[in-house]
Amino acid sequence: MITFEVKDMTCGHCIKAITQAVLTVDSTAKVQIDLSTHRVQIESASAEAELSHAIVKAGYSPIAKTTEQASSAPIKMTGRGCCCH
Ligand SMILES: [Cu+2]
Repeated sequence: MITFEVKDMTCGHCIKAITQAVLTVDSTAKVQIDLSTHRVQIESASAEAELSHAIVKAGYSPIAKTTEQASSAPIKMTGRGCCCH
């Protein structure tokens, strides 16, 4: 289980965009998103970095929660943003 916190995920469209991004990396992935806690849980054989990159490309800033001790600074994204920004 890979968990990301995506603070700039704020609406149903964000959920769809992130889910799509993950499925592009791994079409068999199971994606569970909790909008109230901004948590994205992914069940996938793909690498965390690969999934994170896909979410960044979709315009969001995922913070990996799988390995809490690792440096988990949000990836800065300039230019594109979520539909709500
Ligand atoms: Cu949105």
